[in-house]
Amino acid sequence: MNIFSRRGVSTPMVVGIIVVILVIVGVVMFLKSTPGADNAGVTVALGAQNNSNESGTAKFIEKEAGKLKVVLALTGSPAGVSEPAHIHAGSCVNLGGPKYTLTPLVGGKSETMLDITLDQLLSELPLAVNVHKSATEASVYVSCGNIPGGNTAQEGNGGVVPVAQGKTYAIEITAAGFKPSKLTIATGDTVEFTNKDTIPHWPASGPHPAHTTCPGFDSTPGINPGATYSHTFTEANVCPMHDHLKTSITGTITVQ
Ligand SMILES: [Cu+2]
Repeated sequence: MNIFSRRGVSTPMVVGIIVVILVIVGVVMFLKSTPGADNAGVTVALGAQNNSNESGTAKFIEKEAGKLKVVLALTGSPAGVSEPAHIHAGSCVNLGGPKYTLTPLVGGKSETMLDITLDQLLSELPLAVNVHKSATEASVYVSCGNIPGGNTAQEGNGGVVPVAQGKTYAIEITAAGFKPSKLTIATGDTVEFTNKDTIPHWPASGPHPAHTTCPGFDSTPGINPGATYSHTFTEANVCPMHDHLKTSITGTITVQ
């Protein structure tokens, strides 16, 4: 005779109650862990900086109350290098100090859990996600994306809604110059220059030699034959461009 039957409760009944409780706990845990429970998300396009060819996305996913998961994914990252990343104040063209430290990228990937809500983060705009070349070369930025404000794609239910990423346009450089030499793009679009000549070329924003009209548009130290340089234009402007090595080669990129 055991203790349960002494109190008038049979052993099978106790086992049955325990099984029912375990099933309920299991169902609740399963529902909480279902990916569809993510209740909001934002995706930010990260554009290559300083000739890095490293671009990709930063995804902000609100997993649960007060927790924001940040997933960074870049292509073109060098293997085996740890790349520091932060959410900075300001925008990519006018970057302020770091406000939130993200897990350094390894192989172009990182995940961070921040103790804030998406709404709290967006209340601190302007902000930008910025990736640094390495711990020892943190002053060199390799990829950046502005966290968008009013037109941010968000949804109350059902997970991540990607923000439309910018298009990429190609300009070839030959001995004859830029092809095309005039291009109209939208804010957030990227232009990839490919050097099809046999000598180096150095596309950059006007005016020569300061390159300041469209800050950051400067392929320093130039593009070798066969190589490429990409720049994402984040602000509306008319950007005169030239070859810093041969200033008779000119063109215009209009960012609308
Ligand atoms: Cu120049």
